[in-house]
Amino acid sequence: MEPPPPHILIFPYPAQGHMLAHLDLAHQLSLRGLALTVLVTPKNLPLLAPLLSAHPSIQTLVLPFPPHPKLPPGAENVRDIGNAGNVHVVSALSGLRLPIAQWFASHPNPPVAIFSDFFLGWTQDLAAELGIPRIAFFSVAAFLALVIDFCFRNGESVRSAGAGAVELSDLPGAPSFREEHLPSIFRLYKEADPDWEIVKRGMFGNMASWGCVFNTLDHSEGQYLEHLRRKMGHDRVYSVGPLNLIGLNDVLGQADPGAGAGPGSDVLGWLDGCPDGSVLYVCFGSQKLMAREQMEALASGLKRSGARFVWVVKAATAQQAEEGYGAVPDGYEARVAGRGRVVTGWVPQVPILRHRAVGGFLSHCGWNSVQEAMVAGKMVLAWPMEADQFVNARLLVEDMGVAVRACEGAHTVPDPDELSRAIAASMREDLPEQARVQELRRKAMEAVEPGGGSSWRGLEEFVKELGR
Ligand code: BUP
Repeated sequence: MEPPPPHILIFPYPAQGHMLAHLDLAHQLSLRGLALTVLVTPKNLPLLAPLLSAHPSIQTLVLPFPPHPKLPPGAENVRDIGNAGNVHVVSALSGLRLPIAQWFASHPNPPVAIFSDFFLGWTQDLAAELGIPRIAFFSVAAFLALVIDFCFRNGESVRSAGAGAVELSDLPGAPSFREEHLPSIFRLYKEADPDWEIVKRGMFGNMASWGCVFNTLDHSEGQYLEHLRRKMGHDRVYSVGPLNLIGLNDVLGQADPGAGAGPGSDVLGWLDGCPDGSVLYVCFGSQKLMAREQMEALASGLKRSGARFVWVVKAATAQQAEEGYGAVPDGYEARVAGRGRVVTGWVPQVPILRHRAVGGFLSHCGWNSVQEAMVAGKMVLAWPMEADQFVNARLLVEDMGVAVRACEGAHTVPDPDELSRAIAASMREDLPEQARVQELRRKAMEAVEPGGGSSWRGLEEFVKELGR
């Protein structure tokens, strides 16, 4: 009799960008015969619908979200609380340690490994207690390389790259990053915030994990992946991306997980009527809401650029709306009618980016968005704001030359004229960056090619190692 397939507990982090990619990977693991249980809290269960309908054999472990004094009651996903809540979400979720251990103890065929998001570094200790390996799931390798260096130095300022700079001195060229461009949770050490210990311990947990899987490709991040292999002292560092190219999108489409078809569902129809490459897609991810002055400057920059556009605005809570966040200027849509669309809520981003009418993408440089643009062969006009976005923008603009800059900073109010010029320039087809994007697209396609692609091999090796 054949032995049963290895049973893996998948524990995604409840933020859109983290979770959707992790579920895309679960889809690939299930296709390769692994038995999976996915852990979510009740309000995140609808996010699993595409995965579960494609793979009815996947089990779920639904555990109540542990209450936390610094989180709004009922919030279970970062998109409901914004980036600033990440450290509290991590801390709240660590309350699941005991329920998971109890579930494990009573399971007839308990998992042989925990495969959790890198924000959930505490699961390394849990896995050690259960006597099983833990694998960490990451997005971009350059960001981890940077953050790891930073945590090992305990946030003490770093090398000689200049005041407030973080330098990756072991890497060729010793790239450096401004400290203020690290995510806010990595600046907590300055305030001697007790949460800094949670962040740091989590990162050390990641470094101690059995293996790491990255939603990236060797072609763009080979040197960072090698750097991490050296730091970790083993080779179980796998690059398997871009996952959106082999994920659930192509199986089931990219519906708003949990919110129905939504107001963005007719955008594709509108794009059908636009000339090739004429539309700028504008979206800053599932977490960022701009303040009133930023919205006004962006609205004005888009209008003055003369470009067609689709601008996605995240829906504001009542309190955010009262404070002016996400407020589209009065009468704006009428003023840009026929040329611009403003959509509040969720749109099918992947099909939009792949649409022939879309010629560019003004983006916050979230890693998923960046990879989706790469696969669609669309150039990014970068406006990094938080988290890994500054590192991602640097990779794209300076290291790879496949993007141009528009603005930077979460609170920056751009000059509308400058912004409009950057937008108009980015839509030209003769830019050298545009040609490099097409080359990168080819590399991404090759990476997931069955048989020889680097990411395809990464996935195969990972599954083989897990089964040993
Ligand atoms: Br908004 C929006 N439709 O309307 P990132 C987002 N997305 O499909 P973030 C939609 O959400 P983190 C929408 O395609 C991408 O896969 C988009 O992830 C999808 O940024 C994902 O780009 C957004 O990584 O997440 O939301 O800031 O901070 O977790 O990286």
